[in-house]
Amino acid sequence: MSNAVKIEMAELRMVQLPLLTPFVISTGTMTHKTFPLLILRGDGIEGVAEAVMDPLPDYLEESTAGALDLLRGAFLPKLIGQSITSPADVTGLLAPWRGNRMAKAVVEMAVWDLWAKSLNLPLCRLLGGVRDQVEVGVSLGIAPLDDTLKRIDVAQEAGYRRIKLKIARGHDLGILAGVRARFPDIKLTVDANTDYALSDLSTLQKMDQFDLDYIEQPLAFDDIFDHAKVQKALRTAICLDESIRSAKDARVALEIGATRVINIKVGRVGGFAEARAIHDVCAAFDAPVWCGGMLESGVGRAHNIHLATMANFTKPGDTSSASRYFERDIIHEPLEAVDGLMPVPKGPGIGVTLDYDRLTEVSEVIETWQA
Ligand code: OSB
Ligand code: MG
Repeated sequence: MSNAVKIEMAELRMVQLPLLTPFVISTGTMTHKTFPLLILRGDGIEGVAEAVMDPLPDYLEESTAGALDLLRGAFLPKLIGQSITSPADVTGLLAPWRGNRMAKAVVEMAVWDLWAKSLNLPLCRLLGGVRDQVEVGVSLGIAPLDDTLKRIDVAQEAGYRRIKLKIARGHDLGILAGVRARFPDIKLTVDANTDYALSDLSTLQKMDQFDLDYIEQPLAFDDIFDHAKVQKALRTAICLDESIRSAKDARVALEIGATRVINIKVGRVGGFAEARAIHDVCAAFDAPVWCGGMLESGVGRAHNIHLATMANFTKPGDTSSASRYFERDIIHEPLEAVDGLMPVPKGPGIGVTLDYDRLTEVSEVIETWQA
């Protein structure tokens, strides 16, 4: 695997796709998925990736405006013209700059796709993946109980492997009681997206009665320490999402008992190298991981599916069928789960191809580079 691929061209776009259903979580409501899309070209092939930050910094600190600034002003000028022998080269190129893991991830992920295509291998093969389909569940936004029950019915009918409910203070125990009354046996989890504080410990403890597989990110986005206090007071496992940006974060969180499960999002942690390092740390602690999502288009969705083929992704992920999110995606291939199993797209790289007719309708070119 000692070939090199030269980054000859780059195209940075902003895409805006309407969501079929507004997505409501504790921090706000999303009606559109708006994201930077990076296309790299070299040796007649194309590598693509999408970035996962929101327009405003309401999930983590990064914003699309900040990311575009860095990509245009620093990251891409450094990348263009480079001959890449492995995606690890990119990690080195971006190492001088702190944080901004989502902006770094889009570059690293596009290079992985390009590199895998240059070797004519599916990305999952290069990651050491062990399966050709991945177990998936659904993440359901905050909604009244009757709507939530209907959505669970639809998901159950489709065969999804677990239901994750978004919760918030005041929209928690009542919803859980109503859902458990109708669905006593389904695999159920909740995601608070940071809405609780240590002073809410008694509410969190009451969730023990609902036989949840885990409670995702109850406390602040930048907290690890206090999650350990919550974990010690609960029978239910804590799962960290926002708090885990790196393998070091994962190691610290597992060492102090702040979490028993980790949600890995390759776009949150800086790319596949860090995602793999987190996966390996968790395996060493016997902690399972699962692949989260950020309502990605088919491009990010395909990256996520390849990631989830790795051995320690033993809990169902959030990478459900693209048709649940969008009327028309920006790729040609349908990414549809069958009976809760999402097939890994075949073909080199991430295994999906951009639908430029659609892309033209829903995006604008921000800047292009030529070596
Ligand atoms: O916390 O996992 C999260 C979506 C946007 C921001 C944060 C989160 C989510 C999801 C959606 O849960 C998962 C998906 O269906 O892609
Ligand atoms: Mg989450």
